[in-house]
Amino acid sequence: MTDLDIRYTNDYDTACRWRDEGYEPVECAFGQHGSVLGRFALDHHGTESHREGVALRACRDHFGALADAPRFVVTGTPDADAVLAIVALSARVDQSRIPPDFYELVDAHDTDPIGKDLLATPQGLRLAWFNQRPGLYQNEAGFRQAIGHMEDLLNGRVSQAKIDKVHRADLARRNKAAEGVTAIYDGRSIELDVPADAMARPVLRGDLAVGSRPRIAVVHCAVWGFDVWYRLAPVVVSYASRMAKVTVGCPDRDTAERLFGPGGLANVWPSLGKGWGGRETIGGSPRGERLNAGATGQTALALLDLLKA
Ligand SMILES: [Mn+2]
Repeated sequence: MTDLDIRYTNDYDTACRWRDEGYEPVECAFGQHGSVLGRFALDHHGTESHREGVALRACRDHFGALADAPRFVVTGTPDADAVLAIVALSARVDQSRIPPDFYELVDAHDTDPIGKDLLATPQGLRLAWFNQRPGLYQNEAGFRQAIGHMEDLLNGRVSQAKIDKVHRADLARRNKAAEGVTAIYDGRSIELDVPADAMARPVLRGDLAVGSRPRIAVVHCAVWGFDVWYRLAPVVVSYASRMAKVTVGCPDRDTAERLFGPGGLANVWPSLGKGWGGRETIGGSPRGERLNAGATGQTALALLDLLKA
């Protein structure tokens, strides 16, 4: 097997230069600069969102295409999508080790991390094992480590006991996330009870979001839990104590636009104050400014006034 040559950068011009030297960029999106694309156009974020996901195309259409010259330029977090794409393009495992139900799940979870319950299927649990690996840092070593984990997983070198442990750990995270919900408001700012069976409920998106009585959930929580919280309300206001920062989110762009008009949450940032900002579906308080936990309640009430549906 030819040695992998991986180069990591956070700089757009550097990524372009390496691309021109023959390194294939994988998910190399650089904010307002856009994406750096190579021979296989391996990005599907931002301006490239019309394209299919990178692991899906790499596994299905281009397996082994770079096996003789596995040279890649990467940036950001070594997530399952990018890492699986690299493993497939360079044929680091036997093709039979990457069945369609696995790469299709990696793809579905990458584009919509809140809609799929990974604990519900065996392939989902395997992906959850990968996602829970520590050390998936934003640098070359992080990518190399992640590629090693992916190879172990695909080659069946991760025991069932370890996968079961992931199951338990994620159930504990979900419980913690549900316990972190401090209030749920309806459209008239009336506080609703927090249901105990969040994960048994559907994600409140699209028609369900517009028709639901719960409008906004406020959470103070140390763990990531949007997959739980969006089942309780279509708008989530969350407080991160460590950063002293407020985050506002909606489950997807369509839902955000139905609730707040074209542009989704982009409509609300100016009303929340100077420095608030983000994307259509997620954003928050000004970078570098520390807020106290009480700011979440005010933010939720301000958002209730801005709801259009
Ligand atoms: Mn991706």
